[in-house]
Amino acid sequence: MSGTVSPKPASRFVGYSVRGGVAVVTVDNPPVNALSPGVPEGLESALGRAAADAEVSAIVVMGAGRTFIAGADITTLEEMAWGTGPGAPALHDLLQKIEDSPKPVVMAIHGAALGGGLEVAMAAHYRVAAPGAQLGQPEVNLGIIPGAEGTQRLPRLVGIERALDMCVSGKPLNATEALAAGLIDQVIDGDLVEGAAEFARRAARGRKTRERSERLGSPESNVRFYVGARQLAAKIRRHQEAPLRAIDAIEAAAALPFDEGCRRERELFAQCVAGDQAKALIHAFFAERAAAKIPGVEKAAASPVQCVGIVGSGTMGGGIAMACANAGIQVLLSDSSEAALSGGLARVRQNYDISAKRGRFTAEQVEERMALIRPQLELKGFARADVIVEAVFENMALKKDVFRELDAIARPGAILATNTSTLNIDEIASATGRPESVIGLHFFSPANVMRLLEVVRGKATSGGAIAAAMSFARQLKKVGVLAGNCPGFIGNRMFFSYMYETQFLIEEGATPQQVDDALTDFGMAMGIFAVDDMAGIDVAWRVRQELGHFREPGVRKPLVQDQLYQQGRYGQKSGKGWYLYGEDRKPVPDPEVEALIERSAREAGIARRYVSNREIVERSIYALANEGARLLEEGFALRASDIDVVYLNGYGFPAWRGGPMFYAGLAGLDQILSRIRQFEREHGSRWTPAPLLVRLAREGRTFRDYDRERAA
Ligand code: 3H9
Repeated sequence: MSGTVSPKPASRFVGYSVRGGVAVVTVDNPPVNALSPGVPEGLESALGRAAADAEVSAIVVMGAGRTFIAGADITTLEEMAWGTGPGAPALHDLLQKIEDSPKPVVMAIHGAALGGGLEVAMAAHYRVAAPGAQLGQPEVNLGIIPGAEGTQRLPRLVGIERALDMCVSGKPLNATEALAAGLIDQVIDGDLVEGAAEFARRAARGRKTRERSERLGSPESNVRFYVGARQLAAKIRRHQEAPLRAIDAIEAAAALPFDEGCRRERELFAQCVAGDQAKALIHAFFAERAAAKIPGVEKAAASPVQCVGIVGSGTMGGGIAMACANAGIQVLLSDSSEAALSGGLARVRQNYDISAKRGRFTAEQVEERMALIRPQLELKGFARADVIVEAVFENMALKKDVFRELDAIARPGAILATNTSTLNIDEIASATGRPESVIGLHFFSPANVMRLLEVVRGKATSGGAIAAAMSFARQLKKVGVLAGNCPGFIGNRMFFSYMYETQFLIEEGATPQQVDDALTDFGMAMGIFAVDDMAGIDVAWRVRQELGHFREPGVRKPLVQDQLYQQGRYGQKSGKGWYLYGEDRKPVPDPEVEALIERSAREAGIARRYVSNREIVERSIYALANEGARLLEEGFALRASDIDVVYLNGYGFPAWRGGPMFYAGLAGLDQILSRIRQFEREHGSRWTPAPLLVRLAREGRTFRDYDRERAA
């Protein structure tokens, strides 16, 4: 291809070259070509240059590196949310310039065209994309709506129904879907720039998207789409504002002229970005990325895990095997008897079949995954594993036996991981001659679904092992969070305080259902008693024995859970626990349990009283934050935001509240401290406030401030 290349870029962020009469304008703002200050200006000036360039008949806009444009720079949105910066880029002039260009503009999309990236692309006359491209309006994930005319142009291209679905779900379309939906004009196999330039050369000057109205429907025909979208929002984004405001903005697209619709969008965008939900969700976005950064530990060089050995084919072992097979990793799955192993494999097969029935996998994909899982009765074959995960019963003696055996078999440098949820990693590591390679990989059940992976560092665990474990988490598409080695690590250590507090609340007068309803109204994915029944009351009992909870004299011990255990009420698995369960596994309150709670409280001399939902939420959630503050100060979590990531991805804490530590900051640490002091007066020393919480509250700071100061 002949052409001239400009000696100088149009701006620091935008390159300009000409290929056979087509200007190629390249956004170059690594890592994801976000629309940071300077990028829109650079684009505008490159477009102006192309317009004036007599040699140029058409324009292609693309992204350098791994992606097109991943949207507005979220750091600028964060500043806007907190009122500390000028805020989001004003893209209107750029979009108008693209749309009004006298020469056809073709967007050449690879990687991600998300948020503002898609909004820029939709202002062009044409869009072409590489097969792997993703196009979407994921703003709801950040608690906002598209703010650069996306709610007005998207429905003009894909229709009201599809636009609503994209803006409420936040899910992107792949290139094939985008083509079918009318969002792009061609999928280009092979060289994207060449293909896009060729497309541009042949292109007539296209229509302006803002002038299209044929897919906007009529007020009558759209009603059912709005109703459907509100139902979808209630189902998948309960309690969230942004999806509802996105629907309002799309309604405006259908009802108002383009410019008025854009005005309405701007108002709704401004409302959302100033709200607490946007602050929380933007915090969650950056918190997840910060968790991958571990001071003193270099990111592992890319040497993906090829083979994983798993000891134990029970619920956890099987789920971990599925998580690995889903990532294309070969799995050696072992158990102590033929019967246990075939039972474990049958469960894996059954889970895959259920997923296939739900349309998540094809039958062929299920077979590919099953073929990656090789059952073995002996551990000998584990010599070739890069990572070995022990997933046997929560029993220290048993785990040490397994690690002794693994030490004799595993290749040098292999990661020896335990999936314990509570036990001491150092003691487990002491059974081996290589404690530097021993680490905790605490998967959450179901391990093939839950995104969280707690990576637990023992006192001898090497930086290399930590880096490898974090990279393994990424390979499994999970969020790895580093935790220190204390009983329960981050997640369960806090969970104990939370769980026991709710059990005290039912002794004092609430019911399990009232507690669960109050917590789900707060936004938790499940109520605590329903969680306990799902995880197994027998499992919780075993953990209590192993960790010696309530052995100290004078400590208030919950009265009912041991009795449920003794009655064989293990939860869902036995059809009854805190609740009763039928075929549909929906929890049904059980008068027998309520009578047991009342009787136990009376015998213990606890006066039953009215407990408000507000008290339930405060005592549950503040118990989490207080314990979180303790373990942060003790160094078992690197950052408060890591604790939030654990709770958002492993414990169903609502993302739009940002996690327990972020939520505490928004609620006001001084307010929380005064309630905690009151609880201390009423309930004793388990409510002693964490020193860090006291200090921050006194200084008028939050856990977010604390993280920022320590990172600086
Ligand atoms: C928007 O556009 C609003 C509009 O309507 C306009 C309003 C006026 N900004 O995820 P990764 C960083 S809202 C700033 O690990 P991957 C990220 O923090 C925006 N930074 O990579 C990380 O930094 P670090 C709508 C961003 O390959 C690094 O890039 N767009 C942004 O796994 C790598 O990120 C979105 O919501 C950004 N927009 O995934 C898209 N994006 O290395 C959000 C990323 O220091 N982004 N960073 O930790 C994503 O979904 C993924 O990052 C993406 C790449 C799929 C692009």
